[in-house]
Amino acid sequence: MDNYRDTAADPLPETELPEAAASEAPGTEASEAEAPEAEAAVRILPVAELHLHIEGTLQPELIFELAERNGITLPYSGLDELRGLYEFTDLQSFLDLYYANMAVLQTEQDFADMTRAYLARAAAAGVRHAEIMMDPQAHLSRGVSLETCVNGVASALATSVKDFGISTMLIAAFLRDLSEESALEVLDGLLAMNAPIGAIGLDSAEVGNPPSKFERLFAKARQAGLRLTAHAGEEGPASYIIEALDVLGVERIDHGIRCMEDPDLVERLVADRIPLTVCPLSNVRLRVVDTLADHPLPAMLAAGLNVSVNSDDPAYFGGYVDDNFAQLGAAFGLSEFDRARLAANSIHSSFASDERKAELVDELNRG
Ligand code: ES4
Ligand code: ZN
Repeated sequence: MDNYRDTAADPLPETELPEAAASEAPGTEASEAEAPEAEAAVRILPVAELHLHIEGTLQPELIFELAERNGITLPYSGLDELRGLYEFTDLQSFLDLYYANMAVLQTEQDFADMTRAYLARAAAAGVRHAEIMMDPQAHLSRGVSLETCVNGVASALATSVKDFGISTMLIAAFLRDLSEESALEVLDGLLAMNAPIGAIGLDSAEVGNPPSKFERLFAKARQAGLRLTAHAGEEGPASYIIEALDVLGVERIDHGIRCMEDPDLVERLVADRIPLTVCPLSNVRLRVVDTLADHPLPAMLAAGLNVSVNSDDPAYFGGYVDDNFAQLGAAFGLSEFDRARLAANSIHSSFASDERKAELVDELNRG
């Protein structure tokens, strides 16, 4: 399980491998994995978070706080009962709770508070650029307007560089278990209000909802100048990854881990440097893999795939980007070289400007 370090195919940008100098960022608790004895201070690397659902950052405490503020009675007696529900058997069992908890998001302020809480925690995790998905249809269906949800999140993002040192892009994600007509209508609404989005994505229940269902949506978004990404190959088969690339023309694949079942596809993804935004703790919690030790990330690195580490829905899956790195380190003993490669991949795979990417690569190399 160790030889993957030697076989990684693509060159790492001249990254000086950092001395483990910096101390743990403030507010970072030790990971839940058993701490290896004599855990040396591991440098928190500057990274881009590319796969993050803002609604999946609602921590249980904030759910209760917003419920109280909005006069909503939650169907849980308290934090312990809610936390007890975070045992998922598959993607759908998670989505059921994720959508239910959104009931507490009612006002622009709610969306802004949730987003600021994420940014503060992400900054401590080393995130310097964040591409943040939101699910407008999950709010519209509850009677919360596009203006409320988009403007609320966007208001927090508008000051994220000044307040948290994090540059951002907002991604409107579409629910693949709803119709393409619904998605097209919402995209029209976003374009009509000149929403500050830079990309679209595709999420929610994957199996039975192949990328090809959204061919017109992605064509329209491309025409509007938006960048394109889609979840594929999380629970769904490798063929969905091929469809997302060939039918939707996406630039990036969210998850994509099931590509490992198709060697020809792996070869293509390596050759074309297609970014895969991998979310290890998510895959464990949603039982896409049995344990972290079974995760294909080391094999993906060994194959030369352009993978990054992301948190997906950190409030539900046991951790933010730093926790994902820490637990990967505990499971696989990630080398400094691997960690720096993953950080560099995240920066290069982002939709940030070339100038911003150069700044972040500099910060990474500075050590
Ligand atoms: C999601 Cl982990 C995951 N997969 C698909 N859709 C999602 N929405 C929020 N988290
Ligand atoms: Zn996701």
